Amino acid sequence: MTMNFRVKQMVLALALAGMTSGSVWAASTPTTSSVQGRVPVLSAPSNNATQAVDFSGTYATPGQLSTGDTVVMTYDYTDLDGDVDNSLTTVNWSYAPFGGGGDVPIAATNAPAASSGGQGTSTITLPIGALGATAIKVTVQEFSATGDPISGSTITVTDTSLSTGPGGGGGGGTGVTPPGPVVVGGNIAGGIFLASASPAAGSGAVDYARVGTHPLVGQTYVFRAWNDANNSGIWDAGEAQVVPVSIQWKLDGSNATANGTSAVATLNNHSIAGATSDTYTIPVNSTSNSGAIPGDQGFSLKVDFN
Ligand SMILES: [Ca+2]
Ligand SMILES: [Ca+2]
Repeated sequence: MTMNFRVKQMVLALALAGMTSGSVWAASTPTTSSVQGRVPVLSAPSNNATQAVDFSGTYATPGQLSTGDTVVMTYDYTDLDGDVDNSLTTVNWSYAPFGGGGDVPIAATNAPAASSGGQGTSTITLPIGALGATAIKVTVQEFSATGDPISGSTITVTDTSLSTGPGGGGGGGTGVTPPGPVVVGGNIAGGIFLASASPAAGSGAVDYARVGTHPLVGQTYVFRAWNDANNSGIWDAGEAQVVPVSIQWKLDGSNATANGTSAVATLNNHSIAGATSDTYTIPVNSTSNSGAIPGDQGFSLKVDFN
């Protein structure tokens, strides 16, 4: 009995010795190349297309891009190894300015995907400088914070309003923005001033479009637009002038206050031929574009701009 117990002790001791002697190998293979993982992948939530993104936004004018609109790029992030999303460190939004010249960057607010399977977003507000731009552009590269390979393809969107486009210029998903050109949004105000008042930011010049003061035949008026940062409808100090892409002076309403012995005429946003600069001198009756005998008298003036 005692003998048998001793044998069992011996066997146990040998077994323990065998378990702890693993670090002593007789030989080993050469090492492999470094372990690699899988590339990070961005895909469009709308249709699961890979190397693709979707766009959405809030649009002041339905069906059009306007200054002040918010545009959001969204993607699904996948990394099968567990490397986290770092794609938005490569994001680059821009627009081609209306007047020509190089692309102008647009600052973004970025929120990377929390983990593989999550969604990342990059959000911009269309700046006033984008007025008239035909398209909003963005590039982003599939990129992870760690791993090998650490990056994949660069997704190049040359027009956020396209799903696919010439040269693959769209986002690849079915979520797109309205098309350009970018029009005037609610953050831009326009007014009509006496030219001789030399209107400027904070000048306090009378805005005939907002004050009940009658414009006069023979006087010269100017249209001015500005970034109405505080949404007051007043060209306050510090609010930058904006130069619209297009301007059209108009006559509107009835001339009943001036028709006298002539028939009352009514105009509905009548575009004054040739009045497409920022300056308009109210003509005498004979050279008025109104078609009414008392000329511009009695009608209201307004300016459409974009
Ligand atoms: Ca990876
Ligand atoms: Ca203002």
